[in-house]
This record gives sequence, C-alpha cells and structure tokens, in this order.
Amino acid sequence: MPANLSPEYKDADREYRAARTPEERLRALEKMLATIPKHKGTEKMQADLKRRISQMREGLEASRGKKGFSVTVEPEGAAQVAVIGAPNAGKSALVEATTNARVQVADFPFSTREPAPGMLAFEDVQFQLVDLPPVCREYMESWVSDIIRNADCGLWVCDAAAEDLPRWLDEVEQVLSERKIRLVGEVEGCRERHDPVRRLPTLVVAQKMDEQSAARGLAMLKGRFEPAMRVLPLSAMADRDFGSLGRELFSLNRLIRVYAKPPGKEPDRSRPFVLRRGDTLLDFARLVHKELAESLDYARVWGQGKFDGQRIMREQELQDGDVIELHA
Ligand SMILES: Nc1nc2c(ncn2[C@@H]2O[C@H](COP(=O)(O)OP(=O)(O)OP(=O)(O)O)[C@@H](O)[C@H]2O)c(=O)[nH]1
Ligand SMILES: [Mg+2]
Repeated sequence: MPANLSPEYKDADREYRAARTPEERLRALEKMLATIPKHKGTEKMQADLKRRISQMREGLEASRGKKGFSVTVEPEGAAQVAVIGAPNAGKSALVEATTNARVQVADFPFSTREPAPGMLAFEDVQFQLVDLPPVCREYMESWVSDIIRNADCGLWVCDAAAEDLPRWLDEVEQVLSERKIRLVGEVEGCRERHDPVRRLPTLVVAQKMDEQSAARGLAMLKGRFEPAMRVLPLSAMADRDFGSLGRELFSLNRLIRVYAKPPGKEPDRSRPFVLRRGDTLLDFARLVHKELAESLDYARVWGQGKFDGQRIMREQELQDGDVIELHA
C-alpha cells in the first residue's frame, strides 16, 4: 500500500478486510473510493476500485432480483394468463386497464421488470393476468419463460400500430421457440401430451386500435394467425368495456361453470365451480368434496338441453350453467 494514503482510507481498507457480507464489502469499497487521495499515483487503484464496486453492485442486484420478488406467481382465479409480447407493445397498459393491478406504463421499452398479477373479472369468474417483461432477443431473464410455460394460457399483446410489426412477431416466436414454447390456438393447445415443447393456448390481442395505422396491423394479424388463433382488437386507452377479452379467455380455456344445489333448496349462484369442457359429474363431485365423489350415487341436473331435475350418472359430461344436486 502506498505510504501517502490517508488514515480514513486505511480505515476503510481495514473495514473491507473485516467485512463478512457482500453489502459490508460494497460499503467499504465505496468508502475507499471516496477517501483515496485523487492524484496520478493512485489512478490505477481508483480504476480498480470502480471496477470492483460495479461488479459488486451487479452481483448484489442479481441476487436481490432472485429473492426480492417471487418468480413464480401463485395462481388465482379460473386461469392464469401470461401476458406476452415485444417491448412497448402495450402489455402493461392493457393489464392496468382491465384488472385491479397498478403497473408501470411507460413510453420506453423494458419498463416492466417484475411479474405483476392482476385480476380480470368476467361475469362470475376471474382471470389472473400476469404482466411480464418483454419477450425479445436483446434481454430476457429465464424466469419469464418459466412463468409463460407454467401459465394456463397466453395473451399475446401486439402493437397493431407498429411499423415493424411482422419483425416483432417473428422475434417473439423465435425467442420462445428457443425456450421450447409455442403459442397456439385453443384446439392445438389441448392436444398436448408428452411433448418437450409447451404448446400454450394463446389469444392474440391487436393493441392500440385507437391509432390510425392500426387497421392495417389488425388485418395483418388476422391474416397471419386466424383461424388457428383468435385475434381480438382492443385499445387499452380508448376502450371502456373489456367483456370481449373475458369472453375470449373463457372460451380459450374451455371453461364451464357449474352451480351446486343442496336437495330441496335453491342453487348457490354466488359461487360457481369452474370446470373444463369434457369434465363429468364425477369431476364436479370431486371438486365439491373428495369423499362425496367416492360415495356419489347419482345427481339431478337443471340446465340447457335437459329437462329439469333429470337424473344423470357419474360419466355424464357437464355443460356451462348446469345446476347440480348431488345425491350420495
Ligand atoms: N395509442 C395507444 N398507445 C398505447 C396504448 N397502450 C399503451 N400505449 C402506449 O404504449 C407505450 C408502451 O406501453 P406499455 O404498456 O408500458 O408497454 P409494455 O408492453 O408493457 O412495455 P414493456 O414493459 O417495456 O415491454 C406507452 O407509451 C403507452 O402510453 C393504447 O391502447 N393506445
Ligand atoms: Mg410493461
């Protein structure tokens, strides 16, 4: 150590050696940089300190990123919807406009850095929209694709007014494909079996439809994706009613709602049991109560296409809106 260093610097140097945690070490390094005499003889040391400080900050930020917020989002509601799209496409604005979440909307890319869940209400069910950082080649953390892979479905938000829309569509598809994710429509999405590629049922949103040039983008999106994937035109800024979004998500997830009716009483319409198309009476009974499913004898149904109170058996497929009275 050069002899002309100040006592403050030497103290900081001692603190650095005694430091036990990365935070303590960073604090000591910053103190060393602040107290080192600034002249030609210490230029190399100053540069070295600056480099170590910036490495230390990066390391700390990365580990805070991992611990500071959950990178898995606990699913809530009828389905978890991953909000996917290129930078600046209008993902956060759409989540902000359609859910109770308060997120950052900004006119620069990469404004979203953490997953932000918000609930979208549709009739008597709720969907959990998870706002995410953008999907792009430049920078994408691995937890983003993990959340996309684990979601029930995707909402691919595309800026219909963007001039370079086709290029962004290609990039999103390519980046996801490298991470073994393919965005598909409802029919292909439910044919998934032991495939390493996650085929995520996805609704495409043509966003920013309030802009003049968006009509051309919408036509382009429809040409590219329909009929396999549905394309829904929206404007987070101009639209007030987002019922169409809820309805599309309901259908994409193949959901049905079934209401329980205790024998001799009115059905409980305040709480739907959410099932999927193709689910049977037995699936419903399991949802109500596991033991009830085992001892289930028969049920009566009030619903479309059946006469009121018709007896149905365990294997009977249920329909949206059915009211069921279970008999064990
Ligand atoms: N005209 C118009 N502009 C919009 C609309 N929605 C969002 N924007 C604008 O588009 C820009 C980006 O919006 P964000 O919602 O932050 O976009 P993002 O996709 O979340 O961006 P990142 O999180 O950075 O990937 C902002 O300047 C918004 O004001 C819309 O419906 N119409
Ligand atoms: Mg965002």
